[in-house]
Amino acid sequence: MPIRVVGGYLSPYVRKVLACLEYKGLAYEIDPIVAFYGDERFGSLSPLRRVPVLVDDRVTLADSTVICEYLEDRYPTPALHPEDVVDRARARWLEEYADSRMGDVFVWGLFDAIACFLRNAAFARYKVDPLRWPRTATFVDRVLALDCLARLQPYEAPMLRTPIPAQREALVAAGAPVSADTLAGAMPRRGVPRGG
Ligand SMILES: N[C@@H](CCC(=O)N[C@@H](CS)C(=O)NCC(=O)O)C(=O)O
Repeated sequence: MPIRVVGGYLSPYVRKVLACLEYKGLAYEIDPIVAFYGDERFGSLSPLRRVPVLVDDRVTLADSTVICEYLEDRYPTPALHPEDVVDRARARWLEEYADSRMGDVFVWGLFDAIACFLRNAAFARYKVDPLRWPRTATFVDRVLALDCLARLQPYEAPMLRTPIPAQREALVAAGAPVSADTLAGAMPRRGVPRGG
């Protein structure tokens, strides 16, 4: 059974998982749904009705950090994190900062690990100002140019211009590894509210 990722190319959390799979050279297929269109089966795989979800021969997981940690434990080479314990802790902090604070700002405030989120900011025509934040601008450009993220880009931009019902077909035409079946329903439904 191949690894399956449920969730579309425009989600920064899905991008994180896809970059991890690409980095580790693992074959996968994608069911590129928008979370709000997930059907009943989607709700039973992802209780909070969020993407990404990973399904493989052993487990179903519905959180990007947990998924990446699982992939790291099961397929340790090449390693995602630096070897040094302090560097590892700092990498985890950056991931947590991106997932929580940048998620609040970018997902809920602006558009819908740091470079994954700033890629979404680029869709809204935001670019890190290299005069004001030269190190961050260089870092983001360098990370987005990595093979594991650059390989995803041909599938991202077309999604911005394609209505949701036509996205699957457009991705197949673009050569994305789209799964044969889907958890997408015909109508959108409410997600599970955050906080409160
Ligand atoms: N903590 C989750 C967050 C995932 C998340 O918020 N995904 C968004 C897409 S970018 C989603 O599914 N939103 C639908 C909703 O909130 O109902 C993770 O890291 O996977």
